[in-house]
Amino acid sequence: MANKQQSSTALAPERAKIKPPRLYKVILLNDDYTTMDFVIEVLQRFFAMNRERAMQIMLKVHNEGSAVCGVYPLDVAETKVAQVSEFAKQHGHPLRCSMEGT
Ligand code: TYC
Repeated sequence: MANKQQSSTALAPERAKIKPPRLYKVILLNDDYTTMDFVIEVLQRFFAMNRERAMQIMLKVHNEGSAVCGVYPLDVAETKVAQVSEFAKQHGHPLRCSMEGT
């Protein structure tokens, strides 16, 4: 005969509760002072883009005012925003990076 633990259904409802994490868009904003080369460097360094993709996204920000650089769970998105903002500040650029829910 099965013991109490084996015959328990306690694990089933726990499994059903698991939901995928909420995702957040990390967004780069245009300005008139940050150099195009610096933005390309940021996109390659923090968003793992190759040079060609980084150029495309940089030009999208430049022409349209903003663009999504990536979509991540909350903690990762917050870290990206903090890293980009700190890196830009260290290099004397006013580049702004923000996030919003998907
Ligand atoms: N508009 C900037 C320039 O003409 C380039 C730029 C692109 C700045 C993207 C910020 O997120 C940005 N030098």
